[in-house]
Amino acid sequence: MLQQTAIDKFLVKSEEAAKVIIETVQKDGNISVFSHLDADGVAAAGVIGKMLVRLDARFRIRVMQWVDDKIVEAIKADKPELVIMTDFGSGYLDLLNEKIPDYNVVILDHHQITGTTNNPRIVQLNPHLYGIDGATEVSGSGVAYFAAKAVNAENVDLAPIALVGALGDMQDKYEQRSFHSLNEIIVNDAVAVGLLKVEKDLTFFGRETRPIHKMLATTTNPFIPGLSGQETDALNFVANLDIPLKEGDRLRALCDLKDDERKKLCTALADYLLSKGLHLEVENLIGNVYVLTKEEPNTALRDGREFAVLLNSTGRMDKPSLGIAICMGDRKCALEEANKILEGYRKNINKYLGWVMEKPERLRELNHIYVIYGENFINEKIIGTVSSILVSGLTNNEKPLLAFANIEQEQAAKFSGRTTEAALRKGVNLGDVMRIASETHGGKGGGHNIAAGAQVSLDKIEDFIKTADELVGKQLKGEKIGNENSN
Ligand SMILES: [Mn+2]
Repeated sequence: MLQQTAIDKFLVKSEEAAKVIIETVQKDGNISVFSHLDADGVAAAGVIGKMLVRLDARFRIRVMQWVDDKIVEAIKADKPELVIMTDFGSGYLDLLNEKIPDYNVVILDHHQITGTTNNPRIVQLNPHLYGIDGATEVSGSGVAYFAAKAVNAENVDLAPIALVGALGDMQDKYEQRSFHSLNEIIVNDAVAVGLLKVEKDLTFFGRETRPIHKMLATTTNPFIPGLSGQETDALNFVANLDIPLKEGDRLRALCDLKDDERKKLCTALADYLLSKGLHLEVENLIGNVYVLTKEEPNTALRDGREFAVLLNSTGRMDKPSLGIAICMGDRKCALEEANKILEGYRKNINKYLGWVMEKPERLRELNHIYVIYGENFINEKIIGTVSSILVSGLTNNEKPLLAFANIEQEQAAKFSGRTTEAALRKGVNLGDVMRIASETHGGKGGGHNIAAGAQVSLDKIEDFIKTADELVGKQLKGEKIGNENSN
């Protein structure tokens, strides 16, 4: 009942945001859109872009890593009638208040809110304002979607894109990888307009595009001893089940299997895992898969999770406009090029993972955290992905992982933090840790309880790490670290 009221309040606020957007367009005002560069941010930009095209608005979209003086300068140069920020902004209310108090700003975000504002020119739509958890119940593209839907009901056809963003932010954390709360409303919208089918299947990555044995061999979640990383063994495993590997010349993917074949594969995998003593993992293999029904089969766009990875790679590899174009409906050159970008992105990540593991001083274990010293080797836009992958493989799973890369031209280091479920249950909130530790040393930071970021100047790296280590230690003991956000 309480939750229903919260959702209602959120939806009422979405109409307020919509009103500002519509009024700006009616006055033929210029709109500057800024969005975050991960999959969710790119999807959010796509949702807003499509909405603005339909309004015949004058607008420009830019995708950035964070809100900082560069954005402030861009706004002062463009002098837009309206600024829209998607998938970031709520962590920077003080900056906006101080630097651009005379601009109309609509913030469509789901990150933790830092600071407050009484400025009537800033309209903020954020689930945290209503006690809805922005880490798991709605993403940045979801918030953008609710604003777009309030602008015009025809924008419900953008619901699948909003879910792709939520998948990018890994919000499918409920039973059998389902969605909850505001995200569940988006699922229902997408299904109702015939653009989405929710199916139960193995949730391995690559359902549409990877040959079955490759899909098995590349899975690390769960890690299957004897199959993960073992392409030949995985091939034999599938071949032994009498499941044809090919259809004509093409290697079949999981989505191509007939029901009885899929059952056979599931049973065999369950037996295999049991034989390895991994009985807990069996039920975890099956979950919701999100099929975008209007997309071509055997493309990354057909599967919500693969779509998200594609978008993420365009943002991280400095080609967010490709991802945005795809979200807005481009299916020709943009898709082909995005697939190439994804390939390059994968190579980069593998290179970084190999590099981290090569020397012990690159991944250090402190009292309460791990730290990856990416320094000048790891690209600062990819550091977050690297920490996400590595945090799942660390031995002491109560310790969050921080990774940093240097941004020489700004004389700063960018930190990206990920924590584990175990640490989260013990009270670790990385958003607070990153914010307080960075502010202590003249930087800035924040984010979600499970994933957060920070920037400090190069000469403060060690100080920052030491403080973050101490703050996590305090949280693990259940102590307050001061100035926490309420969520
Ligand atoms: Mn997000």
